[in-house]
Amino acid sequence: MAIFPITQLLKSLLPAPIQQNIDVATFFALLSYILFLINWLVTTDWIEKLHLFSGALCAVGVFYLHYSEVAFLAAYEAPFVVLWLTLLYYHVSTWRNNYARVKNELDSSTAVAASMRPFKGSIFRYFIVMPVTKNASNQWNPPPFKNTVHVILMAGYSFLLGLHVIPFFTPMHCLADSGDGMSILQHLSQMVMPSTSVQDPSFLCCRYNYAMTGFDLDLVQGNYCSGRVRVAFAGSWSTGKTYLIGGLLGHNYSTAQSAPAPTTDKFVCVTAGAPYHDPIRSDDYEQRRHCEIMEHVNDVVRASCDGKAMSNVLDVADENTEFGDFVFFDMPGWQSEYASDCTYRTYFQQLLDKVDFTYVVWDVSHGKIEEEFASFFRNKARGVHYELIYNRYTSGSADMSFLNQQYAKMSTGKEIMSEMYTTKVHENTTENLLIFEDDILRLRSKIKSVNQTVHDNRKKMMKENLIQHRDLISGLTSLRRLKILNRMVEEDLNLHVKPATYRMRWLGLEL
Ligand SMILES: Nc1nc2c(ncn2[C@@H]2O[C@H](COP(=O)(O)OP(=O)(O)OP(=O)(O)O)[C@@H](O)[C@H]2O)c(=O)[nH]1
Ligand SMILES: [Mg+2]
Repeated sequence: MAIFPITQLLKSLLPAPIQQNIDVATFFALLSYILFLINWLVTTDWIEKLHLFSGALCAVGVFYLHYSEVAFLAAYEAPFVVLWLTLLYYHVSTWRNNYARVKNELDSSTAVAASMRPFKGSIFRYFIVMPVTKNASNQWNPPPFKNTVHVILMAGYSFLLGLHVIPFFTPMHCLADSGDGMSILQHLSQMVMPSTSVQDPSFLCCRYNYAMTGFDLDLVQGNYCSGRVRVAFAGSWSTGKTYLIGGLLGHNYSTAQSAPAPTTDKFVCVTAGAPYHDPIRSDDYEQRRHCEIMEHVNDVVRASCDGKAMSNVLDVADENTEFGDFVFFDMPGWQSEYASDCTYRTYFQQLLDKVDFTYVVWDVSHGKIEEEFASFFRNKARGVHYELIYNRYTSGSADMSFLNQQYAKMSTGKEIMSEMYTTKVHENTTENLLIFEDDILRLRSKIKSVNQTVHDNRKKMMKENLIQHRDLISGLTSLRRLKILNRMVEEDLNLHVKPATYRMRWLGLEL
């Protein structure tokens, strides 16, 4: 795609008669190239042919194998490395021999040396070889620059070998901000006494983002693999979502309203553990970044809804410290009108896809669940991606079989109707007050334990994305990205294997 405008530009620069007969022009250009090549092959000696071959090989190694055929390169890495090393050795030794002769000659006072005198002490002495021809007055010609080809190819093969070595090192910036506040110096001290602690997820994320560079981040969710646990509260209108968030925080968040009519008309991001209790100020980037997912969702909405964005969004800070590792999303209650409204429908879908966990809140007496809303959950697993909360529950009055039947709309129908991933929150009435408080306490501890599930989920998501994109990696650093990707898939993101903590300890050496 990127090359296309360049070829267009070049074409437009050509004179009109050539533009009109581009096929004929291409034919003659190719023909003269072939004739030139044949002439070159016939007139040059074998050494020069070898140099051309070596140059072509080096270019193929860098621009073809490393750039776009990295899977093939990785499969046959050893023979390729041996080939690069052999050719590097050949060029280094030839260059050294040539230079040694030039140096000896420059130090002597022969007739050949006289022709080379201008190069004494100059940087060009590294690029010349001894002259072998004389001019008409029987003096030695100036020395030819034939050692240059070796200098170029030495640089080329060293670069190529560097591309094979660099995959063993973690990108520096991942060491610098591994999230735990460790500086490079602290990592150095870790070299001496490696810790056995579980790897910081943001270290994983940094490497994940590195491996996924260049892919559409909205699709691979690069930004969402780190940061706080994001929990959404969704459901039909007036089921008690805002009310429950208030129960969890111990108070209503700023701007929350609980009323019988649909009240939350906005998508509200509530970030706990903040130093104040208000909508987040526009210059408070520290709090703002916890809610950045809202903007990412809106980017997708803009792209899918003719540039229209969801304007009903709000970021709120809350002083509750108990949920300082969490961000809650209070969603507007789903109403059937939303199904035909692109911005609402897309925002719902995207936010539910991007958060780590969703609590679907049902008012047991309200009960019914809309078909469109249910469809957001069909590709998700209960207990893994979402759970149900039966709100305003009073024993005896709730028709569980009806509720389970409603729930069936959300699943593919294959699951067993289990109450395992269902939390009941009793109606907060005077006679139920103690039970209600107990329910809220249970819900609190349940949400806190979601943490582990979420980190496992994030690992699974990362692994899936990495595997899906493995064959699409391209670019000069693709071997490094591929190898980091493979290590993550085979080890770091494997839920059943202890993470390899010895890594990254030697200034980012990954072995
Ligand atoms: N008494 C009592 N009232 C509740 C309970 N749960 C929710 N309510 C009430 O139900 C009404 C709706 O609750 P909200 O929290 O606003 O519901 P919501 O799901 O946020 O509603 P929308 O944002 O409009 O979709 C409010 O008047 C709450 O006070 C409960 O357990 N006990
Ligand atoms: Mg609400």
